[in-house]
Amino acid sequence: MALDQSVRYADLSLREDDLIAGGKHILCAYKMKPQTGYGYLEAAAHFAAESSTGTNVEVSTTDDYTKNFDAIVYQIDEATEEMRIAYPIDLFDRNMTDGRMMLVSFLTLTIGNNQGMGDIAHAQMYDFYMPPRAIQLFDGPAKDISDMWRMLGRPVVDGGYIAGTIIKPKLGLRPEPFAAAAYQFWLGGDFIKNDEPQGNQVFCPARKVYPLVYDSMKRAMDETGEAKLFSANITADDHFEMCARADFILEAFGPDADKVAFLVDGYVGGPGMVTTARRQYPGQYLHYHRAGHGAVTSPNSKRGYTAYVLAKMARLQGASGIHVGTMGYGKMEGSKDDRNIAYIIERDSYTGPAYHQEWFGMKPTTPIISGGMNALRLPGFFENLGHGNVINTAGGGSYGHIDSPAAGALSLRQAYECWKAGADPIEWAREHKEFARAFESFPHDADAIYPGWRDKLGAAAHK
Ligand code: CAP
Ligand code: MG
Repeated sequence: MALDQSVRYADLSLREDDLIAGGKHILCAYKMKPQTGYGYLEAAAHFAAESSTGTNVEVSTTDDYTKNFDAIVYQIDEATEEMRIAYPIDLFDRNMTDGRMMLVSFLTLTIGNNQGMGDIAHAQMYDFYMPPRAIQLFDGPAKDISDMWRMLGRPVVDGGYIAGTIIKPKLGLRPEPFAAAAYQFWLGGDFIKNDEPQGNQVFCPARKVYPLVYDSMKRAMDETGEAKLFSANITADDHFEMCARADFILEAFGPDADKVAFLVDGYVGGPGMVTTARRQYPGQYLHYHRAGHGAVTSPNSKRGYTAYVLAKMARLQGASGIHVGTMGYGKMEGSKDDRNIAYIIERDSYTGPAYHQEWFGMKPTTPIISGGMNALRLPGFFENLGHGNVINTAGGGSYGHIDSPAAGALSLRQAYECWKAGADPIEWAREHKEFARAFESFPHDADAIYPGWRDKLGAAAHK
């Protein structure tokens, strides 16, 4: 029988309001199920011990002072598998260099050993609360969507929808066709990102492709008279490799380096990689791609943390933008209620599934909408979210448009304008060619979202 540590690591008399008013604790809400044969409070207390000052047995070396840093279970409800833990803020590691907090310490304690303990069947964090002092001690974003709106010549408040794409196919293009694909989209769209695995493959060396992409950007800017943006993937295991990529890209884009965001595959790369990019290149918009997150955030996962928690952590780390999913409107897992993943990162004050969070002016992180999106799916998406102040990257939705990538880009923008005007999409399609041709380009979606569209649209959808 395991040691019952609930005397030390649980205190159900603690009130959450007092803990928040005290400002000295980070609070975490979990869904936790103990292994069969273990009491709920006993398992929760062991969970808290392992996540702070304890282990599975009493140790001779402990002293009373260590108790100041105990994580304390303050709320449980076995019926709903609810477990809430208060972590003293001083439990967490601080930078020697500048005293700041670091996300890796938050992860290694609150979602570390506790993920694999014999007495815990599973546990997943679904919300956390950062007290004001912690908000002061995380970097937060250096750049945000207002910097992009400024470059695009838009209002820096409510500057609206940024029409983007991902160079597809995901891999295999050599530099010339890669740059040509970029040029073709930029003739109609605002923003292009590397796909998350694109970097310095042997068939498309970074040293060759980025100068060509910059040439495409310049020609598209000349042709359209509009600024264009590129999000370049600098993901790498090695800090110096990442910085070498970043430095080369900034040099390659020269006088237009301000139009380059840096893309990092933040989930697989981890907090070190995100903070390296954030702190070494504070002048660049930091684009957090979350490929792989589904391993822990999928709705059928009972471990790790949710997509809501991932996005909230990314803002603390300083992501300028993070993929938040398509809320049931795209190809990835998700539902309409995933709106809260956008709201927690873009607002200064928001109440999530367990906690209310104030951000005290920390810059917002842009919701990036990507994954199976196209012009037909966007009006419903905006209606659900309630606004269009997002970056949308539609790969298939642009390069799958039957007329051209530029037409695909225009169809995305027209979809946003349609929603903003509160117009009926079929009516709107009559007056907006590229949007109408999206119906022909994605007929399965058209049938599903706009039944009877072919008759209603008539000739408008034809070439
Ligand atoms: C989308 C995408 C994005 C995923 C990421 C892809 O391409 O480039 O990486 O959307 O998912 O590789 O699938 P398409 P999320 O537009 O062609 O689907 O944004 O949910 O993290
Ligand atoms: Mg991708």
